[in-house]
Amino acid sequence: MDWHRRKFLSLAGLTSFSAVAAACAKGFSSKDYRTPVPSSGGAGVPPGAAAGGPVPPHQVYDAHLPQVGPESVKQLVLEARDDTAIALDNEVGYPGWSFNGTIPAPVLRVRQGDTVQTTVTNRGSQGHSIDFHAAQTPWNQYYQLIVPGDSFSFTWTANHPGVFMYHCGTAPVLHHIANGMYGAIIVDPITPMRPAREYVLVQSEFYPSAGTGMRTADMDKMAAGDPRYVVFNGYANQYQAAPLAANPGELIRLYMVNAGPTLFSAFHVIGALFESVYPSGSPESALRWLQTWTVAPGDGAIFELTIPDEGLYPFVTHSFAYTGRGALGLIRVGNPPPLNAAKLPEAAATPAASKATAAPVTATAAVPAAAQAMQQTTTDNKFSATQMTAQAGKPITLTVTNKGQAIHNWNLVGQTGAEGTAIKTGLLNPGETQTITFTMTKPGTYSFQCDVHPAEMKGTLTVK
Ligand SMILES: [Cu+2]
Repeated sequence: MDWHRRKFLSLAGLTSFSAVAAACAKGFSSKDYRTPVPSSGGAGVPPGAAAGGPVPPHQVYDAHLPQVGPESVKQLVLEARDDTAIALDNEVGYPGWSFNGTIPAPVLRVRQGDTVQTTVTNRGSQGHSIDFHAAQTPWNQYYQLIVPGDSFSFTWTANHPGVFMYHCGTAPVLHHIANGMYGAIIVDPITPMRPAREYVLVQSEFYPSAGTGMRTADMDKMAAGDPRYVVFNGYANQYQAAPLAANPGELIRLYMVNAGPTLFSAFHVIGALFESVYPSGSPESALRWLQTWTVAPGDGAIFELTIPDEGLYPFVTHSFAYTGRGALGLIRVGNPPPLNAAKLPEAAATPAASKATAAPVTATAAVPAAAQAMQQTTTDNKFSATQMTAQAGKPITLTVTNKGQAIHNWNLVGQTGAEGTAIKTGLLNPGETQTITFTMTKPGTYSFQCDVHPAEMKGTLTVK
């Protein structure tokens, strides 16, 4: 038993109790009970996902809801795995654990009153278990340790409609959830809700060690609740490049689960209000016209909103220490201009940082051979160069690459081209690059900034 494991045994006081209870409740033989739960402490790296190795490819997690079948007896077949290597962004990978090989696990959907026959098979190398928040069922019988290679079946009834978390509850639970063993289960009410554009979002935290490539679990950060990532559906900012779509005036229904393991979510959609919030998704508990709703770890909620105007509407946790760690996606209503042409409200409110007299500039579309090539890389929240220098009268081609987790841009404050267009890039998603070309005809010192983070990200362009 290494120190990580000892530390977690001491942090999760339930460990000994639940292991013994598991053994007793399931009638395990002493041999079963001694089946070792490896002490890898989750620093355990699955085969093919060595620390520092390449980040696996990522496909956007489909936020659409699965259909619910007509049959009144539903079969749920789950496989617990601890070899689910995933990407958290384009530079960082994590050796996750999962149900059925995805993080979050598949969205399950049943109807109120359904009999749910559940089979969980442990395909991993250590003990796992299952816990459905949608069920009322004895913990000491059904939510207990399933040893590697074993299968366990039980039946429960989905009596209460809502949106619920399901997860592995094996101690230390912190570790099994932080590694990815959770998903959302939706129980549709007998009386269907109004038709709506529906999406499912699972917020969760990840605690990879510092650096890029495949990482290991940072157990200290996990215990401290200081994640490197807070994300929706398992990947940082994935719905910025692939927004959730809706039409103006259409009812949008978001089924949201906060898997944690530790942080509360202050769920909010920028530019919109929730006309109804159903805590835990209970149709009997609707609250009206709310701005932000707290979703505790282990809880869920259904959010209904209708957005009248075309545009981009970010959804976030309004706990802003965490928003920039990956918890920002977009709802695209109608066919607004692409993100790079959109303008954040903050940009308009930013006072001009430069009092330099507006020099005549010329924005040109082509890149002349004699252009001055310049580079900027943005991270969170810095420019790679705060002092830039250029020659007057000679076209400048500036390439801006966003290597951060947040949206950034580059704006030469207050300066406009010949046609009155501002000299700036669009808002760049993580990983995006844009090149702009412009000419400064008059020597002087000009201020530039990121319109999203003007207080932290600014600098000067000196034209000689
Ligand atoms: Cu587990």
